[in-house]
Amino acid sequence: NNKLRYRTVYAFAREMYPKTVKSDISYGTAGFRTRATDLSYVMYRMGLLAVLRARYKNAAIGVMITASHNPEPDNGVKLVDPMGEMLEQSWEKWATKLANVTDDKLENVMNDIINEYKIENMNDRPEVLIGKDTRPSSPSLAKAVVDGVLALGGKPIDYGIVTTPQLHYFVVCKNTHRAYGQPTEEGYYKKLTGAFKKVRGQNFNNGNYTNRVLYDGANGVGAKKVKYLREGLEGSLLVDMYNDEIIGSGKLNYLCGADFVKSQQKFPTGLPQDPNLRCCSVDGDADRIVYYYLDEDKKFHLLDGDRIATLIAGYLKEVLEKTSIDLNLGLVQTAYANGASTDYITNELKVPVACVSTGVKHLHHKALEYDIGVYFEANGHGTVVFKDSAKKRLKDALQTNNLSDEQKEATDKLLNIIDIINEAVGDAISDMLLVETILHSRGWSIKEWESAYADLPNKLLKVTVENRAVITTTDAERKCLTPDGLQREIDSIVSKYPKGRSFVRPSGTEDVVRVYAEASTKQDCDRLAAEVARKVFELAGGTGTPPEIPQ
Ligand code: G16
Repeated sequence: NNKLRYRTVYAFAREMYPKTVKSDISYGTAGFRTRATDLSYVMYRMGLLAVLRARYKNAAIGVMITASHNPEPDNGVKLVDPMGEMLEQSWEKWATKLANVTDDKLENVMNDIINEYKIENMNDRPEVLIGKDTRPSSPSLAKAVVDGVLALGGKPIDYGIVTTPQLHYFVVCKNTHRAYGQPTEEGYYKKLTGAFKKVRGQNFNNGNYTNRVLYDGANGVGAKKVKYLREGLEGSLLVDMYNDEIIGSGKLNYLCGADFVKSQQKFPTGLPQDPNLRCCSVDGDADRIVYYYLDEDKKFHLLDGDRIATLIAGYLKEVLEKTSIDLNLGLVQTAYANGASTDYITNELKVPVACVSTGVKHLHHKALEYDIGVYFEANGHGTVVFKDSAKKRLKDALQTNNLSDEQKEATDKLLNIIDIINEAVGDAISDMLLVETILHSRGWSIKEWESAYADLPNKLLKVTVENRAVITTTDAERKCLTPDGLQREIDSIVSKYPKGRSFVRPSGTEDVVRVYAEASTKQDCDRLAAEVARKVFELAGGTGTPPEIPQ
């Protein structure tokens, strides 16, 4: 019987979803990402893999179809593990193998996986939760995933258009048998807004904080979803929506959204340019958020993931101290974190800080080592995770009658704050509610938030090279190993600039090499970035026009 069923799996693969692309693709920072037209067979195969993973873990698995910050013609797919984490790294290589094998060898790789993991429950019918963003290519790619899941006898549950973090949340809800919340969109909004309103109380404004935020939805799913969120907020937070043209407008992430604002360090299109308004932008699948404002002189001020992380860590530390419960708090960053933020965390907040490679999977994993782990990439991707034991201690403490009023209030507040947070993965909507909660509680305007420390001028550049895999890195991507001599050149360039720091790494989501630089002045920083980019171009097989070095 099984044999018969498998035969249809592979016949279907050959007939309906043949491998049309010769070049290999690899499971990168956030799954597979490339032109949408090249992805049908990859999707079908990921449907198959999701069923194997679900059978192996005896749990529901998620599949998200999105290319997030990439341009609209791209698409992608990432698998979500049972507790909302990104697919375990040891399976990434299987995902890559399965995606690249020719149609006639597909069966062999499937059998290799079944044997490697001794998957015996091949008749089980596990659930595979599927979500997609607003790209015009997403529906047909989602169908390919569904077909893969069905072919192997899994049970696809299609959530339609949802944000990436919503899908992660649904997976966790399913696998905790709803202890984490209801696995529905309504359940998601209810949980977050319910906790938000509780902490906010009846006074929607406080001190210099006003409860209006301008929200750039990047013309994507993040815009679509905030409309529902607003209803749940019942006026406690006024979210003014901009850039909410969705499906097929061609404007997804175009001159707007978190990636544009962060990497271009520019005010997005479509928002009113009035001074001192608190604005935020999310990205194409709403798992990243950055804040910003224009001052009286129309100067742009960015409050990125580092700022959000420090705001959260500083606040949680204070509330935690008030509870008198001894839990450790740590913060996780990547090499992109601004040096000034790391100094502030270490010297002012006195919170331990760790640095890991790019990619939420690395940050999330590291953050789980702390009782309370705050993690953020500078690009605005992050959240807070709490150990179960930490949550239990907070809950247990509330049950005892030994707490002072202040301790009780702080413990209760912390427990409510946990419910505002989507611990499954970085979530723009949940992060926005958390930032707004903290600013409200402190009575801060966006300027007061910014005054904690001064960012070092920094710059991100992209260099196109023939094969970005020639660049390999070590030390949480802060040093490169190959091509030979590149790191030596970078060190010597950096040494010319006060407070200079720069590193290069191949992107895991786009076909480019990324160059990051920071220095004490903007002029130095721009020059440093350009000099390093030029070296990458020279030593790593650059294509197109060589980067220009400003005079
Ligand atoms: C994804 C990852 C992020 C990463 C970003 C850029 O974000 O989830 O962790 O920072 O790509 O990665 P890279 O520099 O390797 O291209 P998103 O929002 O596009 O899913």
